[in-house]
Amino acid sequence: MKIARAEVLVTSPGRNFVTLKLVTDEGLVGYGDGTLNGRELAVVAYLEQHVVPLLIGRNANAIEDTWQYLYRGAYWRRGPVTMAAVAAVDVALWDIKAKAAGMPLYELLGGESRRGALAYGHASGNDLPQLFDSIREHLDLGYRAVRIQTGVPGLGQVYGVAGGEGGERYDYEPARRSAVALEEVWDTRAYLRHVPTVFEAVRHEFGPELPLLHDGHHRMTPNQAAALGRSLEPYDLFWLEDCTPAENPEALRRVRSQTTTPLAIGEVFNSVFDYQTLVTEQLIDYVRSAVTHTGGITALRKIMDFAAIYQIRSGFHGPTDISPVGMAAALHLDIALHNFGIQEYMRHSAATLEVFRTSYTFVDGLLHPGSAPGLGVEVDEAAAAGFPYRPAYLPVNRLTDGTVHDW
Ligand code: EZ4
Ligand code: CO
Repeated sequence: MKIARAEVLVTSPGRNFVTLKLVTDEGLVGYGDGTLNGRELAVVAYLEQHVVPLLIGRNANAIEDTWQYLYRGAYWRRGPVTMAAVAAVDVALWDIKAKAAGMPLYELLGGESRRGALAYGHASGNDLPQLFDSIREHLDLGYRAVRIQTGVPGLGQVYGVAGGEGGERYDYEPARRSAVALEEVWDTRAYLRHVPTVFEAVRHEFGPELPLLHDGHHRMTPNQAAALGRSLEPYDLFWLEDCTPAENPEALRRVRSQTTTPLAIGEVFNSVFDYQTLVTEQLIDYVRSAVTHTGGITALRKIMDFAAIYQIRSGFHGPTDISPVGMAAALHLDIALHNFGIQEYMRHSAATLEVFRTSYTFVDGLLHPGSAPGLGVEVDEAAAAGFPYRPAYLPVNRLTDGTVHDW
């Protein structure tokens, strides 16, 4: 079976998505997600200009060989644009292989290791009453684990907290529509003073059982992260995510030696090499990578098998800026992996789900990819065409003195 056609679909039902569609000479169709929030068109160019011409006529069954061909053959390895493009091809080929086998993809990855994947949602609020309402909404939806983000006294709108401006409400991780990125003001000391009081209040209100997570968005120094990890120990977090900037794995040594709060990192990683120090020195507890940003199922499976030797589990990135195709790919891996930990699940908008028809389910806090052959996602191209690309960017953080900051 050969790859006969390849097409890059760009659509923006609420937010921008890049989808690769592969069609074989036997008429099988596979989809892969190549969405890179705020840099979508770079992946489109990489695919259209440099990858699609290499794919036509290739053996559609040879997934590992195609992965190595695109990764090693390019000479320029790794990087988010390259690896999102490789991921799109890889996932589309797995979709095709599973459809050819007439099985849901997880069967080809070893079959079900569990009944469903424990999901966590994003509760947030500018103050405690808003946050408590948001937690209750998530519990009512069936979530059994929640991420907690709040506003910080003295600061305005902060990233990770649902909010609104000029009457227009936006979601937790906004990527707001505009030609240039909007800016937010950040103050790490104010944040560090505030966060432990929030977790104390949440534990007091909701009790000791509910798994609670928190995302630090790479904003702390190793010392600040160590101090936060320690101060959160009484509240028994499921994890503290992205406490320090992810480029420097050695920073986690300092944090790790000072606190037992579990650590998760990796949503901006794109290769197993990013995890080498973190895994072999057991500096983290959870791998935050996404199938879409790490070179696909082929690559993330290898990262997780490597991590398993060190008792490290998965906690894959699942924001709404990864398309339902990327979400489904993660779910097939979640169900099959032995060292699954938790899956982030923010729920796509109605407009997104009109374009991407999914067969995954969310019941009693557990996600399941469903039993349709392949990934179980179909793309309605007519609906997709009704939502043309519009630029949208994540906010940029500045400190109170105007310096551009990590986030
Ligand atoms: O900032 O997906 O844990 N989740 C997150 C997300 C990311 C966005 C970036 O595109 O941190 O909200
Ligand atoms: Co995050």
